[in-house]
Amino acid sequence: MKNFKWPKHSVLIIAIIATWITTYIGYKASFNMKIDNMMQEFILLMNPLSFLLFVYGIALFIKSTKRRNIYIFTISMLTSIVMFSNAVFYRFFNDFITLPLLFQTSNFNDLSSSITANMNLTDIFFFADAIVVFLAIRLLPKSGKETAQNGIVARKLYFIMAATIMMLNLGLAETQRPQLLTRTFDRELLVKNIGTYNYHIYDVFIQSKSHAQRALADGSELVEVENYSNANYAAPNPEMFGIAKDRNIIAVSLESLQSFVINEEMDGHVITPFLNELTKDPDTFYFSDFYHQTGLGKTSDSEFLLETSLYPRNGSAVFFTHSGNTYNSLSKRLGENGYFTNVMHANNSSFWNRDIMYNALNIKKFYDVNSYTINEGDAVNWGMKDIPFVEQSVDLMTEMPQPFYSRLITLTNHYPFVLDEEDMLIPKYDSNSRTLNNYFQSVRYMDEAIKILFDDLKEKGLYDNSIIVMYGDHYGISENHNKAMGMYLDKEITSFDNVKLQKVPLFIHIPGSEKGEVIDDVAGQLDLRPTLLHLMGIDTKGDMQLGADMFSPDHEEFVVFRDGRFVTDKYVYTNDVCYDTNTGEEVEGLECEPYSERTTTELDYSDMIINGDLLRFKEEEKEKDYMKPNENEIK
Ligand code: GP9
Ligand code: MN
Repeated sequence: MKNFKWPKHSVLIIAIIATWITTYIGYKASFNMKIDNMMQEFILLMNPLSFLLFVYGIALFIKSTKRRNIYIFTISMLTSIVMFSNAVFYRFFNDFITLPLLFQTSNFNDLSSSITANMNLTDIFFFADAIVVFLAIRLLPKSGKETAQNGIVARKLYFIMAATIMMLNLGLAETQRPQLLTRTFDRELLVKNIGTYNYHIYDVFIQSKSHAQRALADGSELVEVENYSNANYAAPNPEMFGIAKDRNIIAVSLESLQSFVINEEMDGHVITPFLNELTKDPDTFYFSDFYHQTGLGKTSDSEFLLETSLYPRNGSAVFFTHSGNTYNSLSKRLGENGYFTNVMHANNSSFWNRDIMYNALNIKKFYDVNSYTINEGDAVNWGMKDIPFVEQSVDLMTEMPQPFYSRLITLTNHYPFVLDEEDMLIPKYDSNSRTLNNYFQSVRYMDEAIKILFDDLKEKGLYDNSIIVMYGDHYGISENHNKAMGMYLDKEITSFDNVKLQKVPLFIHIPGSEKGEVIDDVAGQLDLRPTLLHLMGIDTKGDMQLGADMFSPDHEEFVVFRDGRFVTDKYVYTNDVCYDTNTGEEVEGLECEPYSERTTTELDYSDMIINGDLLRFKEEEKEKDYMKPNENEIK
């Protein structure tokens, strides 16, 4: 054993083991991954190893000990940084980092407060492996030389072992989750099965693929997608078509508002008194089974859904990755019909790349932070408070040419839901989740802001000639707070409940219409574009869109989430299980199967349109046809 070659590579071995252990403990401590059985636990345990063996193994090709050690130390630092960043990101987004978001540095300034709020002192642990490696390099005795022949044999064996572990990992993952790499919409599954490091490599691969897709697309893909979209078209309900023709449209994005607070109380306190009244108002259509369909891009994704009736992208914010595309947006159609289209949001225009994306969406004007006066006490949390924001927005509306389409993006009810003392209209909730405790109070504040919005619109004479559309942009309380949510709802939260908790409120308020009602059809944000255009008397037949008019008798009750879960009027599908939507019981048969297939098709088609920038070809066609009368316009 005297001249055994281990000592020569003891730094390498220590590094592999240290990073392996740190990664695994990091997984367990930082990510809330659902492990169903021992095999999944085993896969989780082994998945960092194959990557680490390969990447650290490169050290075996480096002759100089000093350089080799530097290389090993660098890798241990890089893996630590990857894990650390993912952990911090996860606390905020409840998701893993994906490449495009990492390069979106323009976001970092604004995100930094949330990011720093999400760092813990214990995060130093992620660097434990680097510290161990550093100490090993410093303290271990320098080793002797080995023969070249031995080195080559050892290297071969080493890489055969690494490859075997990799194959074993992928094989086991395939048994747990068939088609993992070809069909997945869920980063958690990927990380769980192939590990964070391999996931990032996969992510790079996927992102470059979508870049290549645009270059390769030639428009021939259009026919298939168009056929699908046309088959989905739901002809307008004659009673509703044009009911709000030529009125102003005031759309309000209700930050992080979920439906579970509507018409409910928290410890005897009404949470949304104004919105509750509105659900009963004769001029309001309140959609009680309406779902958000956003992904990582959250608010920006909800904007995208509303404007384009396409799904946002998986694993990245489409506002960043495809802001150069051609879109046939809601704003574009309204603009063509004489509307002054604008967005009002008291934030930097570059945040979420809005300034660029709004051009692509044909939004004429962005009233950003520079359009508002933010006095002392007017800002909290992420920026301007909702009450002064809506007040000043209505003032700005009085100056606009009519009809206008203004989309207001509220902000106060944003994680971590902090308020100034004077804006706390109800007490905090009392649970183990500070987030949920604050949430009710901050929702209550938003409700007040909406009441003021309505009052001001009336006062400024804008109310009667407008319609007001308000929707929750995405969830506010992530699954990380299931325990506290369970306490509030007085039940244990299951994956089935998690789907139902993705409901967000939708109000379509048409002053003077007196047709209002509570509509409990299953619908989603994808349906907003055709619904609104039809209310304005603008038909959407022939538009490439994946949603359908919610007032149409042909509207199908089928909502697909960006991560592949779906809801119909009968079923809920999540985690590969089909549930009865009313009872929450598992459905034994294959009832969900056809919807499952359509889910994949629909998400794929949407990705095809976006990745291939296919709408540019439709525009070209239109230009060629410009002499012919346009059938899509209102007669
Ligand atoms: C900020 C607002 C919030 O401008 O869009 O974004 P979110 O974090 O909810 O996606
Ligand atoms: Mn939001």
